[in-house]
Amino acid sequence: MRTDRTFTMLKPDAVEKGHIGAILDKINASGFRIVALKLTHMTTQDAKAFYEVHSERPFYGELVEYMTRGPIVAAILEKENAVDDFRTLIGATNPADAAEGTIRKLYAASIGENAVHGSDSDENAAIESAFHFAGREMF
Ligand code: RTP
Ligand code: MG
Repeated sequence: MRTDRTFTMLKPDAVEKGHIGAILDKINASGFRIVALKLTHMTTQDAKAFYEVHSERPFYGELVEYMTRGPIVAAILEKENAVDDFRTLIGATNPADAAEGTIRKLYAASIGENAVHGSDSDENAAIESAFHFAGREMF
């Protein structure tokens, strides 16, 4: 059996609304082990680099503004099939399309402010984890 890792951020809207505890509880209850965890505030440079893949999209500027307007919670999560299972747990990008019981259905306001990030591949999970955490911060 393979044990995989994914990377997540509880975005500024989730932190502002006081949902850190509830979301981490749901993540734990869904079988993910927290391997790394911190409250941090992305700079504009950080957010631009993290979402570089979307730099040509019309929402890029808004996305960078949103992701830098307050602190986020960054975490690395471990579970068999972590990337896909976590994307299932968070639900569709637009909370209006997200399945009942998913984190975005429960806590997200809109497609732009959607409470939580989940890596979309094992490769990106590793890149995004290294973006936010030093090796000594992963357990
Ligand atoms: P994420 O990367 O944050 O886990 O989200 P995702 O894969 O479900 O969606 P993605 O296409 O990667 O988009 C990244 C984030 O950009 C914002 N967004 N806004 N206004 C819009 O139409 C729009 N579309 C995307 C969201 O915050 C989305 O999570
Ligand atoms: Mg994405």
